[in-house]
Amino acid sequence: MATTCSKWSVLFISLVISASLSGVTLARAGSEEDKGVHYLHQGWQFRKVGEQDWHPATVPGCVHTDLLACGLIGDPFYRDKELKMQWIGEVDWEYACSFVVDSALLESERCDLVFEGLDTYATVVLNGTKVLEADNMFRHWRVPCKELLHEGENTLHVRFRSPIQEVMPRLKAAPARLPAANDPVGTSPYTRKAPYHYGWDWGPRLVTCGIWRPVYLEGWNGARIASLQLLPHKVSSKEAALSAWVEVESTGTAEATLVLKSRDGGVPTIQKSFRLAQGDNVLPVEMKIAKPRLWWPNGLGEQALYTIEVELLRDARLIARKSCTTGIRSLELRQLPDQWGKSFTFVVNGVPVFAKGGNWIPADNFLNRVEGQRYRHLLTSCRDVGMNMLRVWGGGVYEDETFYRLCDELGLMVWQDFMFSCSQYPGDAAFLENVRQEAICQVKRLRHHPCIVLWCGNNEMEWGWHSWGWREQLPATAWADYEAIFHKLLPEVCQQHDASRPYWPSSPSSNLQAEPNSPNFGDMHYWGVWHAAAPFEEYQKQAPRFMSEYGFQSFPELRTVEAFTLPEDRDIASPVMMVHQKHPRGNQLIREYLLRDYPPPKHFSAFLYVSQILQAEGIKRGAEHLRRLMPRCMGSLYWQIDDCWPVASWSSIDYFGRWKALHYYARRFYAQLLVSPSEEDGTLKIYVVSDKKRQSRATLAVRLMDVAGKVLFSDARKVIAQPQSSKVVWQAPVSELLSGHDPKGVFLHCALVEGEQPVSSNLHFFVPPKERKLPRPQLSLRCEEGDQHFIVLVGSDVLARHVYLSTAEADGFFSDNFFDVLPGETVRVSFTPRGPLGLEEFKQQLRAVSLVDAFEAE
Ligand code: BMA
Repeated sequence: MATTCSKWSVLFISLVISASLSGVTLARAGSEEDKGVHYLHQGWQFRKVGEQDWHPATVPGCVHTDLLACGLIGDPFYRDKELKMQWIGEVDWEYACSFVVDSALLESERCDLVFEGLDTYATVVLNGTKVLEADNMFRHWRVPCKELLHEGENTLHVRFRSPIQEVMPRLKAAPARLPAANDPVGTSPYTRKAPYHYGWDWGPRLVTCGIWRPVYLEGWNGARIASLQLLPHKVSSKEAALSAWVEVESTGTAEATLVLKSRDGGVPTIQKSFRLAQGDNVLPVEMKIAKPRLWWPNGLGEQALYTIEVELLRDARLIARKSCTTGIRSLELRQLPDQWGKSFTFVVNGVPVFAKGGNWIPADNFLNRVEGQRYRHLLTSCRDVGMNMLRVWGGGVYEDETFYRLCDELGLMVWQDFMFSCSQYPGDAAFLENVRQEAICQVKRLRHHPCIVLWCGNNEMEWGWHSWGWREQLPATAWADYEAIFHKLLPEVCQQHDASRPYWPSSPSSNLQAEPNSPNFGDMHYWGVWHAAAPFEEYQKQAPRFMSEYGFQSFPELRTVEAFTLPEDRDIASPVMMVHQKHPRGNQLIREYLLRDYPPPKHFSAFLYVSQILQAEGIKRGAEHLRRLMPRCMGSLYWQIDDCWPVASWSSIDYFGRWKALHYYARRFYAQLLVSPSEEDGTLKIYVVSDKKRQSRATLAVRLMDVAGKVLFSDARKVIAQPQSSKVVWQAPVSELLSGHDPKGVFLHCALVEGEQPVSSNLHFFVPPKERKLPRPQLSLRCEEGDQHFIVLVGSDVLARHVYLSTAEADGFFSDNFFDVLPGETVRVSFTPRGPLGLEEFKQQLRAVSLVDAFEAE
């Protein structure tokens, strides 16, 4: 630092030192477990390499958010600012801090400098000595550094080289360009950094750098517990056997005792002695838990968690402690030959589970902004609509610990990709070794989470090899490079460090038993709808074993668009809106599909609203079909849950956490007990799909109505839904049902009631949306005050479709939205405001529109 800092930073250092004299020194970790840990999160500054002035920086963080916080750039998400900020990723940046080390830390036998995440090409200098060259955003770095530290002021300097410039010479010298579908420059495959930072068809190109995860000094004596692995096996309701492996780094040979205990019931304390060798030791301990409480996916039971504590004693003295929260469940990815090919079914605690959910992308382009509350809101939103699985997609990052902890708590199974997506990667020894270390680091970090049910090699690379011309484009050796990572290295790492979980080479994949997107083997991505402009009806022609991606774009709501636009930008085709539409044919496709089903929306905000209806109705069609196909198909993960900035995209929740129509729809189409009508070869069939573990008894009510509310036909019957089943419970020829009625003016309503509880209802129309005769409804709204929320009772004289409630100013959450109101019936919705709001004010602000309001009156 001394050689690089300006006058400003000298002043800064002395301020830090004087502050430290008055008590501000290294922040120690709070818990007993981490007592040797001293975070280095204070006093950082940064600057562009070659510039004079230093600026205050936030660690963990990234250069874009630091520039923004210092007022040196505007908001990169605002209007078309992204385009003007490309230079940030093309230059080098340096970060520096000084910190005070006290004698206690120096008395430790060992002291390590630990970075849990450096993004990406970083040279680390401690007190003038280079201690680390980092080249992988996904690895942890631990450097023994005691000899370099001294009492009093120390300095740490990290220089980040532009990840784009770093690779340029290699890119220029390469005989063939590695395909990188979403990176216009093409450097990304060479760099172990979040692929989406380079741009994606829903994300900006903002190539970050920085100290993006915690950094600390860790002092320790004798030995430290490096990691703890817990593998539940032989799980039953009577007993669970757990194998624990405790990794211990020791400074020398010594006798040691491990004590494993838990405050949770049924877990006896275990004590075992070992002889430690110098260096790394792996110590096995067997545990048995009587009558374990099992961990279940959402909807199937509780999410019981156990916290296991490990203590390491030397000469009867406690020298290290670590704890680990885990869940007890058995897991199998069942792939058995059957009449359709081979099953692809996740089986948890012996129960086959239909996976319902979506694909997860990082919730921000700047990862340091995604904190506890945002994770909690997004993941709770997934749990609340009945999801039980998310796929952490391979173009993002291995998520933060908070993400997986919440998934454990909420019963969201995680399909975890390794971070490789839509590109071919190099195959040289150095690259492979870097990937190996990354995989070991991440598998060890995450393996105790019961939520994770699969390690998957990559996103869409097997497909790239099969269908995107890679074979013709790439040298003959490239397939061997592919196999080396995805059929050798990664399965080896998984087998060695986490044999409890299945490994799957790619998504989609047939594990090379057939073409990657085969409906008979493995998982499928179906993109005929959207990318190939196929009509939504095509969803019903797909019969995959597990659908891991399918999707359709929509625009976020007006309030979200307002956050990044000026009034003059609010046109779908404006230059600013186009910067926030990353798919090259996105608007064209939305418009094309929209005009197939509806007249042109009458203005901008109506277009936004109808785009959401279009998306929700389309995905509903796909999701219900996949569920009706059970057990042939055992999974529906739509593309995509969330956004990393405000944008037109496939998401069901926008960047600000606002639910789109699709997310409200998901609660209906992912209901545990679903009633789903389907017209098949002239017959209207009503299916009941059950994801429950036990049999359910319910009553099905079927009504044919006209749009004015007249009941033309009705029927009711008792139905028994077997556990995990899909069955037709009612059917009638369409011609008989409709005889004498105008198909354009009638619809079928079916509702399922379990006990007294309405559990699922659905509408079926007999003609496409454009041909339906929908009169203009008179909506009535009644508001009441609840506890910290308002109740809205919505009624209508005639059928009102996709009723959309909003408030003029106040932000908040409607419990339901984009719902249908049957003539003469009332829908009850609650609104929870984000800030103080009185009932009268709420009434004044409340707006309700339905589908017909989106179009000019005829
Ligand atoms: C999928 C994903 C992403 C992409 C999406 C929409 O196949 O894996 O690569 O964003 O399609 O095009």
